[in-house]
Amino acid sequence: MNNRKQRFSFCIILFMMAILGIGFAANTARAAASVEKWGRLSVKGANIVNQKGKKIQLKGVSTHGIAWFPQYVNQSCFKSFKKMGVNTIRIAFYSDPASGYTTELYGKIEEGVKHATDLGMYVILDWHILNDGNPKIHQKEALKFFTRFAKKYRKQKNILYEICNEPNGDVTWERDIRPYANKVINRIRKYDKKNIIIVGTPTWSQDVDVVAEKPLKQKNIAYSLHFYAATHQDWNQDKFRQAYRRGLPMLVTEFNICDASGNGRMDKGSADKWMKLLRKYKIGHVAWNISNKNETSALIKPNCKKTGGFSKGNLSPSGKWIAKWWKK
Ligand code: IDC
Repeated sequence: MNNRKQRFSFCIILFMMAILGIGFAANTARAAASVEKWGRLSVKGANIVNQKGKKIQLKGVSTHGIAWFPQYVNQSCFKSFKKMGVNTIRIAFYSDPASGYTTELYGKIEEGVKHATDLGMYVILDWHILNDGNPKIHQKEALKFFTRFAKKYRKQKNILYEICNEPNGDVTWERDIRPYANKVINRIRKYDKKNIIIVGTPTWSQDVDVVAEKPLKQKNIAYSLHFYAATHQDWNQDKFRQAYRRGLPMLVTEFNICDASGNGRMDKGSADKWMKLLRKYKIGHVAWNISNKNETSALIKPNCKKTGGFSKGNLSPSGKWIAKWWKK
């Protein structure tokens, strides 16, 4: 009798351990879902595809400038976005010293890549030109930056390099961006032969139609298209359609539903059109920005002081609106 009881308890314990084990395995599998499932991405025609050649749609969030908001570069923060359906983290590293550029932040970038990698997420390393509108201004620093990180991450499947956020001002594709891109791409390819490289387009990454007339020759290159829905409307969507028709691979590495200042009113009507268009063509999108700054484009509410473990309730109105699209 006693023996029977003991055997029974032993079975119960085994059963509980099995349940725990399955739960744990499921959890870790879920935690690594996107990179594990899709593998290394590449460009095919006008789309980004997974390791099996199937079109996929990246859904991402971008940090704010990491010099200003380094506190959000942590695993708990990235994990909470992952739980909401995000599979990509963009790390925005401003290239202009007035916006915080310093090589001392390399460690922070590496930290961010590690957290995203541990979570099975893709990471975009963003060389964030903005006030320095011509990428040639800091070309030397860009070459150093991409040499370092292409050497370091060449074997990782989850890396994308974005080599010039938003060219603007007196800058043209032919004279400035194209020669810069050729130099930086050749440098990255010395080390990393495969991961996707994203190239910024003229006029704050809007003129994809111009680039589509004479794209670069290298493989696995995509081009950025940015939109802030209250400013960039139908005319910008026409540029997208024209470029897509010509076969230009694009990724929306930055967008929000407010105006181009990153603040101001939300235009949900325009944003809805954009999101439907991107879904239709399977074009990935990355929302600007992970911070609680008092501006419309900040995804976290200004009064939320946490730096991780976010739930939907911690999101700002723009964040909440965008989060619906991470689940679709
Ligand atoms: C904005 C930030 C804002 C910051 C400003 C200057 O939201 O807090 O003060 O940059 O650095 C972009 C840029 C991106 C901008 C964003 C909103 O890539 O850096 O961030 N935006 O203006 N292009 C279009 C809009």
